[in-house]
Amino acid sequence: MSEFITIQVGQCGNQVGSIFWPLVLHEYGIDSNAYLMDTLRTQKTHKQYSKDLLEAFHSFFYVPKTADVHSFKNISDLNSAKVRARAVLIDMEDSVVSRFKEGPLRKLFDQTYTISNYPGSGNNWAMGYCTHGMEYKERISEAIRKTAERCDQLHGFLLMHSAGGGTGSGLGSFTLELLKDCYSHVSSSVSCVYPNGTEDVITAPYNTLLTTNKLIQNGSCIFPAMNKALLDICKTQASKQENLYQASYTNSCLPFQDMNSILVNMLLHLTCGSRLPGSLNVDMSDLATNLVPYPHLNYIFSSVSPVDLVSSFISNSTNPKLQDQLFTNAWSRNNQLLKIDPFQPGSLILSAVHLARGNSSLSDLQRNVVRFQNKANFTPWSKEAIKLGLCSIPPAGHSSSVLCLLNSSAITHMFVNMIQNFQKLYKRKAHVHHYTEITGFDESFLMESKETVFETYERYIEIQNQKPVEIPRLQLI
Ligand SMILES: Nc1nc2c(ncn2[C@@H]2O[C@H](COP(=O)(O)OP(=O)(O)OP(=O)(O)O)[C@@H](O)[C@H]2O)c(=O)[nH]1
Ligand SMILES: [Mg+2]
Repeated sequence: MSEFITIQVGQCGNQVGSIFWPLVLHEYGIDSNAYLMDTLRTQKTHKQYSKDLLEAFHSFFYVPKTADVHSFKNISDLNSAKVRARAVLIDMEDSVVSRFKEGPLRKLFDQTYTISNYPGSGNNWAMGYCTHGMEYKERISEAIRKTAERCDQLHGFLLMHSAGGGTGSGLGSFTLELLKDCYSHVSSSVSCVYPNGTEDVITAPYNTLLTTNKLIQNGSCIFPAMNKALLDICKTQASKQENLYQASYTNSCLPFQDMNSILVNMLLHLTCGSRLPGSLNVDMSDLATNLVPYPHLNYIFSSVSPVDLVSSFISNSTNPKLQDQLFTNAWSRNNQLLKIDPFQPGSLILSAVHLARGNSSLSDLQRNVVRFQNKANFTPWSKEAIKLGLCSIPPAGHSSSVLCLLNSSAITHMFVNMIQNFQKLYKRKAHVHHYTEITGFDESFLMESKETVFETYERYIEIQNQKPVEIPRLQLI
């Protein structure tokens, strides 16, 4: 049984978490959140699978040995059995994490593993990494250690945070470094939300660059999502469904709840191979081995089809044409969590994973791998080696879905933009004093971060420019 520890850092990380946990429970047939259940109102739950599913309950939850998972039907059953989410919640302001102290799920979260403060890190990576990192090192290590001690087979950490603010970016980077130091044998996957470009945080270019440096250096696999991409997906879905929420998409306030549910849909799919039964299992810990061909080339494109919880796509069919459409949609630029096309001209696919859930069969996967091989450009080594997974339990509300994970050299566009945004601010040294006045922060961190991101960019370009080696045929004399 694979077990995971989820670590939510900062406002964004915890808000994503507040969607993640009700949906995880929903997958196990246990409903808890009125907003989500309203969103899923037209959808069937998984009651019919709940017996198989509950076997996998341990992946995300600690269940005392005396409890019987098969008896879990609702939140009160979990509370009476003293079930706890394998989660550590961190934020340097307490308004978001305190929501986990209220509501129906409150007893799932052990308060000793919730670390908060006031008033936050002021959108300053240095404050999160240096000040709060030093101050909270012991408490964070302790919370992770105690959560890890409750695991029989700890397979991985799943970190959720944003790159644009101060706590998620700085303290999130710090926590990832802690994990690398103390649990080097355990994989660390990171779901990191990148800002839009039209920023709500002026110092985001610094925070983003400093965070990316640490994620490249210390993460096993990084699954970046851009808020612009999440927002565009929400808008498209809303326009298809004449959704009531559409009105709120037109004002300047981002609909985080809907955007986060797109992200969580991807995370549930990402972890399904580790949690749920299937004929071709892809464990989270297999992902880095398959997706990261060289050290530090660990930024992965992700896309899911159907893209959200209330998609109008009819996936309740084993019809090969509808199955193929699922794959086509998963490769579409519109379903990507980054505003970058991983197949754009000139780019190469270094590695690919396709994970199907539900009704898809092995032949659906094999047929679509051939289509994928004809569609994309690959490195000389990656075309034949495409990792496949089949999980028999579909996501809530659909009977099939596909997750496509790609390591594509098109990620260089993200790195170039990041460096350009940084240069715009840094050439006038705007806002730099907020960082340099923090004890432990040195201005050279900014230059080091730029170098790491640039080196990663160069490494991809080098791979892109490699010519296939022609090996002459042996000639018999
Ligand atoms: N998708 C998404 N993005 C968010 C959410 N909350 C904040 N953001 C984005 O995250 C960035 C700001 O980071 P936050 O997570 O709010 O900051 P923090 O980690 O709490 O750090 P400080 O508040 O500076 O201490 C901005 O780009 C926001 O647009 C959320 O719930 N979902
Ligand atoms: Mg905050």
